[in-house]
Amino acid sequence: MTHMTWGTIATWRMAHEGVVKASELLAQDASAGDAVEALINLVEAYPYYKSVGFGGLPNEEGVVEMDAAFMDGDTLAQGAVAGIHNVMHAVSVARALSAEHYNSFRVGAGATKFAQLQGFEMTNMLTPRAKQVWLNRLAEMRDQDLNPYDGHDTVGAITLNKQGSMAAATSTSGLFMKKAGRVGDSPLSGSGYYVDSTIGGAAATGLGEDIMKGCLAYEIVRRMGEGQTPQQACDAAVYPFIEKLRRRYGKAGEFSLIAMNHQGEWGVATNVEFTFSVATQGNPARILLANPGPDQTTTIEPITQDWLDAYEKRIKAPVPGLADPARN
Ligand code: SD4
Repeated sequence: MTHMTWGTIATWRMAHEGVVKASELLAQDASAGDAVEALINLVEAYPYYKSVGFGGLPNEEGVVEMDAAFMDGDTLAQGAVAGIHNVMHAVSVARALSAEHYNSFRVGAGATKFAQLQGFEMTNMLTPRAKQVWLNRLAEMRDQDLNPYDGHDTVGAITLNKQGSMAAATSTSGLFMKKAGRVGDSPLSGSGYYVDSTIGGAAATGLGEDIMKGCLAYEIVRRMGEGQTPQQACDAAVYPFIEKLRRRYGKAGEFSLIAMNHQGEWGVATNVEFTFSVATQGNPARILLANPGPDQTTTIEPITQDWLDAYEKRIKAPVPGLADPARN
């Protein structure tokens, strides 16, 4: 039977233009891999998103270190990079690595060298704006007792094409002010992402250290494989796990998961206000707002224009100390 439905879902409002782009590609018969890469490339290149790609915030030492992964849901091939430097599109490097049977997950200088040798676009990823935000945060941390890790947003995405093939990918500059060499969940199979075209896929955003403790992306896919809908699988994987972490570890960071199954049905779960964008055949890309609901469920509502306006203002707000404060 030919598979006719396509779909895509991705984390955060920042992914929306990418979801629109992926929708166009999927409607025209693109591969799931091409669509997910194009989706994430758009987020990576946009300088005002300060947690992914160009303009991403640096680590504690002022160096932008990025993590990314790509997975093909047909073959289960995976490629990933962690702590890669000076690469415009970390997810494209991860995708290239997914063609390798050996050496498909590379870190630090080795990952950067692979990208260079393969001719990927190399650039200084630290924009003047991101550098100033970093300098300001250093000063604030000196003056007040600030949590250095406030603020996070990884782009994670799932795509399903008309032939029923699926792909998943992530890209992030990780936690702001992370220690050099710190790696989150985003490039880790089963934690930050997982996809199997015969079942579905999932991806995560939030505090990687805690997402990893539950292998949450794999857990959601496993549950969908047992027959749960994406929403049931997200709720059942995420909310009891948050309680478990609180009970056993003493606390749980903020995180959010998205999922789509091989029929284009989707779901999300989160312990914090969370925006995402989703499109399926016949349902154009739209931004939705999720919140933890009653009894281990998720409430989902359309985004408001007020929310979008405030967001736009926030990401483009002048940065104190920057010579041209409105500069990206
Ligand atoms: C990490 N999961 O490195 C990433 C950060 C993130 O939304 O997603 N923020 O832990």
